[in-house]
Amino acid sequence: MLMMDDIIRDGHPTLRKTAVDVAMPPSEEDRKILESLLEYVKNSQNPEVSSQYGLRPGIGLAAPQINVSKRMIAIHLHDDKGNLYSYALYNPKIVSHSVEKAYLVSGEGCLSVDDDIPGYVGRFARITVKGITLEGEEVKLRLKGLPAICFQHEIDHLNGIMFYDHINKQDPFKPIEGAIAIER
Ligand code: K1U
Ligand code: NI
Repeated sequence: MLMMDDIIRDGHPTLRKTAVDVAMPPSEEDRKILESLLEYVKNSQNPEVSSQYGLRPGIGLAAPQINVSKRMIAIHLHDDKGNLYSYALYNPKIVSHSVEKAYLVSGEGCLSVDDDIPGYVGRFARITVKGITLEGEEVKLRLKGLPAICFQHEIDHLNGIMFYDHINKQDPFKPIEGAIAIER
């Protein structure tokens, strides 16, 4: 079971590396890593488990955040309509995206960043992601709203990009022209 001490923090060089593809079929070790990412996110949202083990709640986690520079992510969240998006994917890839942008009005956080970094993080409003599930099936997901934002945050981790890289340094709350403001 992953703990907060397994999550590396901002400044660790692995967070700035480009992660490598996972060879298919995945090894037993890679499968266990991907399962552990999803387990962490689920555990962290369970009030009893998170308080017992001191887990910071998260809606996603990427393998580089546990110092494994391989292309694996897990996401577990509900959208504004209450639909559950629970995915653990090998080699996720954004295959297309909207021109339109979106951002979370409350900004973004990161389990690898201990401080709050305020500001708007411009993302694509809609994306299509392909990836391979724990069961070895290829999926194609059309996403918008919070799920789209979260997938982009996690896929950025695979490319060594942190959420605050997208924040305007001079004016963190500078309006993003034509972007959809998402409240949550
Ligand atoms: O990748 C990570 O560090 C996890 C991060 C993902 C994320 C945050 C904000 C926008 C997109 C993606 C988090 O989960 S931070 C915690 C968080 O946002 C949250 C936790 C519990 C409930 C609701 C939100
Ligand atoms: Ni993060």
